[in-house]
Amino acid sequence: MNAIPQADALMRDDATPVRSARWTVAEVEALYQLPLMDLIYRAQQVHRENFDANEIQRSTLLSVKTGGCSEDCGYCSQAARYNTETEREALLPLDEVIAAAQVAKDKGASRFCMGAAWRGPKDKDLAQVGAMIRAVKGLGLQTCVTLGMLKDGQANELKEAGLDYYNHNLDTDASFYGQVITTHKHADRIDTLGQVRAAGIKVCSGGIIGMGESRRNRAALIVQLANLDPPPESVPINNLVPIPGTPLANVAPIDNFEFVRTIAAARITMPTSFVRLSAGRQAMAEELQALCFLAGANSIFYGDKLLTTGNPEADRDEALFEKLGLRPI
Ligand code: SAM
Ligand code: DTB
Ligand code: SF4
Repeated sequence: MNAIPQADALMRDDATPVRSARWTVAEVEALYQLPLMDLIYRAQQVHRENFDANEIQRSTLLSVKTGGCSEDCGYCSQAARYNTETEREALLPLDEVIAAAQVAKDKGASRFCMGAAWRGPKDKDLAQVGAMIRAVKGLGLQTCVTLGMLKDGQANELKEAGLDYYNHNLDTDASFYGQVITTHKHADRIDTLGQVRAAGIKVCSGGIIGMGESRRNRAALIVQLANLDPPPESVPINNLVPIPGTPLANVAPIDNFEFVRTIAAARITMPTSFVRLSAGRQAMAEELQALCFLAGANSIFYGDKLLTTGNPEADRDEALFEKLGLRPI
């Protein structure tokens, strides 16, 4: 088998590791270049050293505020400036959020993630989202929100409401970011992640694959995520869902094996993180999803809708888990 790139562990004087790894783009590109069987084997080894390889975590999404967003993210159905089929909706009332969270819990989700199409929340929005977090947590679910960029003090307010995770994706390599989004910067995303960490909230951050980026861009995204200190606890890897009316509507889909390689690279570089096989599952054959689990994905979005687009029905996922002998956690 080929030599496997391995970032060096940094050691303190007393020989305890400071952190497990600092990856370079060249090292992650070298992972991508391994024969697929070797790459998957390595990813499985890392996976099994850190997790039960037959267990999968499930998060359910709800869009609590849909459409009309000021930003120009080239993939997004919710950007006001693109002519998409997504209809604007105001912030959902609390009782509708609680009802959806209860359904998610009854179907077996362990985490409920509420998304809002904002550049960032206004202080009055945050008070209402805080009430949603308190109520969902009260049902016994882990809570996650994705609200865009945070200003000083907002992460602390979310923490006080009992928030477990904040989702904020780096989305793509810093050097490719400006080709997809111009209304905010990659550095702004890093800044928000810092505020989330400083408030003691767990980080969920990943990206989108298949936006016309190069393999080097994909490797660089993985490096930017893996070298966060500490790396995100949850790493959603989304396959672009092409949205008619957006600038990325007609990008050529990524090769399936390249997507699997990206999952494996995430697993190897972020050994203790949950790697989530995220958007794009509806268009994936069961065999491709199984290959993603073999490459180290151990989490999915669960429920028939993501934010504005479809996701496999919960019953279909249950049947797939049954066939693969996967146990939900
Ligand atoms: N407005 C907030 C933000 O941008 O962080 C939260 C909502 S935004 C829709 C959350 C994430 O959904 C994005 O960062 C992106 O990774 C993902 N996403 C949005 N549209 C997508 C698409 N068409 N295909 C795949 N992932 C998508
Ligand atoms: C993430 O990484 N993917 C989710 C969640 N975090 C917020 C969103 C996927 C959105 C897919 C397109 C849509 O449904 O609008
Ligand atoms: Fe707005 Fe988020 Fe969509 Fe960008 S990804 S347009 S910030 S909702």
